[in-house]
Amino acid sequence: MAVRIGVVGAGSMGAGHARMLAREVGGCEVRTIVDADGLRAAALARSLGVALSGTDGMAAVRDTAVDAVLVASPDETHHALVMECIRLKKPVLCEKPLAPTSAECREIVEAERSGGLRLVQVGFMRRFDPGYRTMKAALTERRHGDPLFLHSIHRNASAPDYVSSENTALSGAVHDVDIARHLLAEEFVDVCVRRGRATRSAPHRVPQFITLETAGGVLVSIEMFLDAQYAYDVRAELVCETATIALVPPGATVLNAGLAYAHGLQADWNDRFGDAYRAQLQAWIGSIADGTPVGASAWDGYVATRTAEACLKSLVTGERVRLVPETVPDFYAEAGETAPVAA
Ligand code: ISE
Repeated sequence: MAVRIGVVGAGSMGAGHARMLAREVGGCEVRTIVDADGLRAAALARSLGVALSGTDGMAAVRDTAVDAVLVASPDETHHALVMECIRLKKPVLCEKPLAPTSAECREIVEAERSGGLRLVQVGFMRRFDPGYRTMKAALTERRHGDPLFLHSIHRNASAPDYVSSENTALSGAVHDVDIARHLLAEEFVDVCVRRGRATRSAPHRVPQFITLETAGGVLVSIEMFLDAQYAYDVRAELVCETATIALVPPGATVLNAGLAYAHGLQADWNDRFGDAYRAQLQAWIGSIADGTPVGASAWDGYVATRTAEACLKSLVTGERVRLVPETVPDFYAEAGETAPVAA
């Protein structure tokens, strides 16, 4: 029987997920779409042939005809919605961040653990991107020796005004933090954030350079540049003892014209990571059917938010911040094929 999904949030992320769930992902149907902006929810529902829409996220979670919930509403609503899903034993795929504070994430973790069921997946879609998966396989098999460095570049063409220097880590760098933990299967012990120079197009926020060190001594660099203008551009290069592996720009073709060899770039993450989002959703539906968790867990969401808080502290103080790694609870150790493996 198809899994009946309630989609909470009809902004760009929610709409993208709803479209894929309604048209491209097998084994599910979208039962309702809700958004604080009821007209936006209704228009999206109509365009996808979804009969129900509304404005109340909690009502969608509690709808007895909703089996599982996709949360893509504003960050500050995530905690309450996810907690209610856990109370009702409904699987939930929550967009990042799991919650804006590590205290809220911790509450989610504790609620899920005491309920005894793995219900929460966090939308760290890079774990499903083919390029990162190739890196993960190479690392797991130690094909090129041990990892030494991971360079991560995260550039957005532009960002909304409400994204500030202070929440750049929570709203964006959590992706880089999560994929680094996932690839390296190690925890961070230290973070340092340097402020770059503000640009003319966004004088109110600064690009940032984040460095992290893992318990095993791997160094991770993250360039966060939200106002790069030219495209959405995510790059990564993993440096191992005998080789490096880098992501290539996605796209099926290269254009040779006007004395240039041109590889297309994408305008935003929906285009760049379209395949990853699709794979993530399909894996989520599959995991609901067979009960095996996949993707990032509530624990991973907690660690990402906790690391973002440390980034903020370093940004504000200008100092290195030590992170004391916590042991992953056994409850979260077991996971599907895209989960971290022991080093
Ligand atoms: C944005 O906030 C997201 O949610 C996307 O997943 C991410 O790829 C993007 O860079 C962020 O700015």
